[in-house]
Amino acid sequence: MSEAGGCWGCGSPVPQRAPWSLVAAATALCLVSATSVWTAGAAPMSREEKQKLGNQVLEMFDHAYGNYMEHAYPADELMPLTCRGRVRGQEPSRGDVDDALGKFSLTLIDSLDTLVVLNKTKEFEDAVRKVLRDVNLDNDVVVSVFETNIRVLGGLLGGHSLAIMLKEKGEYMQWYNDELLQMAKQLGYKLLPAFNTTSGLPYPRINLKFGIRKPEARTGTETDTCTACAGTLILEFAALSRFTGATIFEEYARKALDFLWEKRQRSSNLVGVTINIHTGDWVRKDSGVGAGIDSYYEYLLKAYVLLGDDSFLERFNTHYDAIMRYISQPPLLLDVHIHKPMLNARTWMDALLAFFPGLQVLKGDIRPAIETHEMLYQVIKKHNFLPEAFTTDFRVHWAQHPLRPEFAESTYFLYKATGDPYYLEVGKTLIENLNKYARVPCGFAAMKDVRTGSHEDRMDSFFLAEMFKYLYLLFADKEDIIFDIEDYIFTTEAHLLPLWLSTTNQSISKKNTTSDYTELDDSNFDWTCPNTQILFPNDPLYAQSIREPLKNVVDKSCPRGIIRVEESFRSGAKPPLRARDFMATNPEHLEILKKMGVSLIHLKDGRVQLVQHAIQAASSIDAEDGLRFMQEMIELSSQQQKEQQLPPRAVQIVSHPFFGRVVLTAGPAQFGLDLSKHKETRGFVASSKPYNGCSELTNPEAVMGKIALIQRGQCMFAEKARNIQNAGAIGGIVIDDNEGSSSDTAPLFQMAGDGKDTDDIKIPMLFLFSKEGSIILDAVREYEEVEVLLSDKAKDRDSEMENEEQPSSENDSQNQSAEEITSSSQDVDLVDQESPEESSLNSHPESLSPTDMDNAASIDPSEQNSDPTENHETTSLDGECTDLDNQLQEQSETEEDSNPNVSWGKKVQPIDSILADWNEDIEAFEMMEKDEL
Ligand code: DMJ
Repeated sequence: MSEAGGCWGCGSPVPQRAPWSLVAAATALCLVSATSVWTAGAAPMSREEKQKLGNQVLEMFDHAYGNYMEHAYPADELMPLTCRGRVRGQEPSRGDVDDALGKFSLTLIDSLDTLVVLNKTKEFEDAVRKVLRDVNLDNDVVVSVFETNIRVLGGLLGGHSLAIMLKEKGEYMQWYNDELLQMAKQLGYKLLPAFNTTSGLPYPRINLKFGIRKPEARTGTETDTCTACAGTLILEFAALSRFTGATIFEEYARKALDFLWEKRQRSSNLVGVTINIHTGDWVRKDSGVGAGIDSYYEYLLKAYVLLGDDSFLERFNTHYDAIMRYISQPPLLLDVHIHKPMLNARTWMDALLAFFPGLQVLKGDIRPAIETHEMLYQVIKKHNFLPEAFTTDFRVHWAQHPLRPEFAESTYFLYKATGDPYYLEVGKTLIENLNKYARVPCGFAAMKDVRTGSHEDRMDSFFLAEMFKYLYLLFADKEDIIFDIEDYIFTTEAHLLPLWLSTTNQSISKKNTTSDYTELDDSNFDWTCPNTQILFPNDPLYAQSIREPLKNVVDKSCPRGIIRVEESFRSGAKPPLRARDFMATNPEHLEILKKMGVSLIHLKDGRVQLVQHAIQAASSIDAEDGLRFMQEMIELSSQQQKEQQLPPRAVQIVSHPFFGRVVLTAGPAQFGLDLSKHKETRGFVASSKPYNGCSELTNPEAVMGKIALIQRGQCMFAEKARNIQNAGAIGGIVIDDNEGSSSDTAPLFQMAGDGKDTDDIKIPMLFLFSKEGSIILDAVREYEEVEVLLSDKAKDRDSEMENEEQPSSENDSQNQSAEEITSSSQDVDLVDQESPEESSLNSHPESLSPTDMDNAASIDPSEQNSDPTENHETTSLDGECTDLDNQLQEQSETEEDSNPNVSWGKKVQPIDSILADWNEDIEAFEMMEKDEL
């Protein structure tokens, strides 16, 4: 491809060895800012507004970093709700997530180069001194090799890169003598024993002090690792080698990459999510661009940019071709099976894939980047943050959000590539949402549940390493940054490595690379690295024109249509029958079922069983529709089961100085006022006496008109509720007596009744684990008057709340309570006769009543023996939803009403919508937690 075609550098088959200037130029070419060529579309943002937003980012960073330094340092992370440091071993284990914590002041190291990007040079100098003085890399602690590499090794190298840049400028860091690099080298040697496998793939964990082998190491028995875990080392390891001249690091990282390349599934050119580090067998054969694989692809392309080695580009392009062929269904990116890449492996996407549009910009494939980014943005607008996982029809699949930076990263790169001010507005929304929903008095707290707005006592180090960097750079002009950012490449943790490394100590490159690369035909480079300088002057509305057809893709989601049904729409045929629309009494539906090879069996117990025989279908397309219908029916049926469970509730502290900013996840009760159906309950808290609430209260005057705090244990939940209600309480919060328990580590449950009629209990009751409960108890100790809001979803913490008159009169509260009591009703069909306080949301499936909806079916998936989905079509999203449209429109309007951006106190989300969203998939949760943070 010729230069005139706008495609040279990072995509075209470049000369054998690209000199660094060419590599840098190529990178710059892909990312060239097109601001100057913008002429229409989203309104341009003034320099003043950009500066204002940049300053806001600086203030937010100060709030996060300042609180970490003040309340957590030298601990690895800040716990922003309890305002203290997270020290491994001192907090209940959160499983694999804790493997990032090595007692090495993780957040400080991860923040080093952010300080320089944000022009906080003085603070950087101080931070480096602290790292050199305080950080110990020799702790007896087992850490993740992947996380330690990207966050700590990357953090030290990023810090070193900018330290030497500053030193050369002559003002700051004049005393610096490569000390960070020496630490990085020490850490590099500590990680090397992990590579002691026959495959060369690293063990997933290592003991910083004892390595792998020694018995004291307590690790080294693992057999599997994730692809990203083994394939995300080359940038840091090669930089370490090139900075120090010690070639071994780059060699090891290359060897691991070579092995993964060898093991790619040869016909699809895809890789699985997890691999056996000894045999090289794929353990999980599903493949996507999110959790478990993401940064493997990222590092292939960036290794080419940083190291100028063509083999990495060839590998990347081969994988990219496969990704675009099988996984990309614009705007979706859906996992498939590596051996059967036409078969989707999931019906949901994870939040980590939000980095992919950014990588596509670096690759130069702008169109799908714009499409996927737009889809993600709409999901964010719906839920304020990107949930950890969401379904193909954009409902929450896993509701957590640990303040991940990937979407901000892609927004930044898309702005650089298009110059479209739309992306500045996107960034502004991200800033607003962070301040509105995640900011707490002591930092920023991860979202435990984007639906309720509740928090988790967690602020991951990547929030400082990445989020603030990308947001600041988005609004910064060249002169706002004290060095040229385009001389550097971002690692996956957004650490900066200088591009000049490509020409330093390069003798080691390619020593271990295999020569077995497939000949690639030119089509592989068709959409490579378009020169934005040529592209955008011709069509300044390019990005907008791509977004336009997608503008309602989430709200008007036509779920089945998204994936591959538009062909039948286009040909004028009716859209296929969807499981949720199916009615066993509708003769037209029965006819469609027959055509799809699906037969209906009426079971003796009144249920209906559906069985599909593809061979009996009228055509292969009908068979395919039938299979999809069955899959939908299985999902629908399991979702209906889950929907009968009660979703979590929120306890929001609304009084000074919290002003609604701290939101605690609470378990509901199977009795009392149902907060999802009624107005929230607001009131000051008071501890009951006796604290366990198991007998008549001796302090009714203290709890009258208030929300009573009661300790769990010694009697039934319902008994406690009756006792506080009799004393005049307007609500109750039961706090777990099991010290240290937390919703971070224990599954939330609903409080069961006592097996008797509980209709007499009219007040709302919520349950808090001990850690969340102690946040309220601590607040009471410190501020005495603590007011909380019990609801199904946190309400806006906007100025309205801060300015709101504190309703201190007990009468007000009582009036509110009276209003609620009159409208209270019981609507819980999960009453359970079990022993007191043992009911678990997940452990009593037997208490679910059999589904009796008109479209419910008992399905035998084992009968699904056909595989007609091989004809995989991709989407064009301008297809209409036809008769579904109105219905979905209605639904989206209802959901709009439920947007928490509506004003304080308004009913925020209908129960149906919450129930539909309450689809947390524990298995997926565990799988993803395991794969990657
Ligand atoms: C970061 O640590 C890195 O970006 C990593 O590659 C993926 N996950 C987190 C942030 O979400």
